[in-house]
Amino acid sequence: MILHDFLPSGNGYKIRLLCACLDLKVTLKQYDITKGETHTEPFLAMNPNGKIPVLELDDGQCLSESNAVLLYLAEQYNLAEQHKSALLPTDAILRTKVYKWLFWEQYSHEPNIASPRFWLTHNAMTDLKKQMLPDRIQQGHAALKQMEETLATQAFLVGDFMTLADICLFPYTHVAEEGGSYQLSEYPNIQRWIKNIEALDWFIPITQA
Ligand SMILES: N[C@@H](CCC(=O)N[C@@H](CS)C(=O)NCC(=O)O)C(=O)O
Repeated sequence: MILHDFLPSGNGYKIRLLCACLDLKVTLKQYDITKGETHTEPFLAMNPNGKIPVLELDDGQCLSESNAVLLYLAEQYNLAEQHKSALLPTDAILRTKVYKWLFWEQYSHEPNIASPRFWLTHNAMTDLKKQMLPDRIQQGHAALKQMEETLATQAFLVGDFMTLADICLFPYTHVAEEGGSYQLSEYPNIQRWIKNIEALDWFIPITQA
């Protein structure tokens, strides 16, 4: 499989992290999204939305949308002996809780935490984005508060075992401070959760291919 990606991207890192967890080997092909490299004809043929990450399967089929790709990989490989069902539980309620965090991430977390980070770290701030920023930051704090409260009574987002929800939420949460407006020290339960994930033996940092 080939992962079409941009290393600083949390969306791409979700997939790299899951592949590390499942011990899946993927070839990384990198694009500089700041130079429009995902808007070329060949790239748009893989993902008409012009965005990484894209997972190209061995038969040439291309899958996009990071959380959909997480679900695909978990469906395909999660049942490998050493990872029995935990990442995507078979129980309908637990599985729905995983889905809940994945959908929530795209609507309530990523636009408020990942986007300001990108604007700031990639010199992409405009007057319009500056106007949007206070509202985004307020909503980002609300999102972090929800995670903080959930993690007050359990080790991981769905319960006391790690699921796809944690793999999905870890990437942009652990670099939230790079957006300039979040202090993770205000969220001690999130900090503990981050440390627990970083301590896992298969863990790889965002900078690692
Ligand atoms: N909802 C998509 C978002 C993907 C996305 O925003 N990708 C960004 C990098 S993190 C990108 O490729 N941007 C390039 C562009 O829009 O031109 C996902 O989860 O995969």
